[in-house]
Amino acid sequence: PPRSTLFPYTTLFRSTMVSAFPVRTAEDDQPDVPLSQWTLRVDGLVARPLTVDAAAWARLPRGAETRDFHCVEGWSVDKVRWAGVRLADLLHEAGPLPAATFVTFHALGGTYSDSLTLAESLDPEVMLADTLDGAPLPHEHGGPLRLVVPSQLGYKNVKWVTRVELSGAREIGYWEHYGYAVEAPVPGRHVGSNP
Ligand SMILES: Nc1nc2c(c(=O)[nH]1)N[C@H]1C(S)=C(S)[C@@H](COP(=O)(O)O)O[C@H]1N2
Ligand SMILES: [Mo]
Repeated sequence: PPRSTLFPYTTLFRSTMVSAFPVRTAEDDQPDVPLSQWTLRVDGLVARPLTVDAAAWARLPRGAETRDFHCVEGWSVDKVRWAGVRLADLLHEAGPLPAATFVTFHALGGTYSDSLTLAESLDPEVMLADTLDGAPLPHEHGGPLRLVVPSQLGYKNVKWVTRVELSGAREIGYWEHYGYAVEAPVPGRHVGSNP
């Protein structure tokens, strides 16, 4: 857990660029399941709940984003190349019901989750990534599937996403139970801006 309950966001302005991508994992048992055996559920307040297996995943339209990645601890990775499926495409297929206002991303194993507003989730830069810098996403970085939210700090970028749940209320995420903010914008950025 963090030492303080309120993170001083100002330290991010002194964030250090690191060349190797660090790994931050709260789970005791890091999931190690290949994409071929992965299942992604999209459910909750949707018209058409989806169960996306590897074959269905491969049929989805693909997208890519190159973005800096910022952890609240004060390190950043320059120009990370992600590719995968834009979350908005999946959400449109599921059909959010009018009462849906939040989206919770559940990691395999049930330990880690975090949430976005539905509006944030529909931003085209938000992706479920399955590659990192042109290679299959390594499992320590959340492979086979992780959330990528470039406008928000690292802890919003849930690794090993296996369930996307639409709801009418905010679910408090793993680090947010320890005091991290439920909105974690990267200082100096706004949704849709480039690094
Ligand atoms: N499932 C899961 N997702 C997670 C975490 C985690 O512990 N478990 N850590 C978060 C934090 S705090 C950060 S900074 C990034 C780190 O991603 P990386 O391990 O690929 O660097 O993942 C986020 N997503
Ligand atoms: Mo982090």
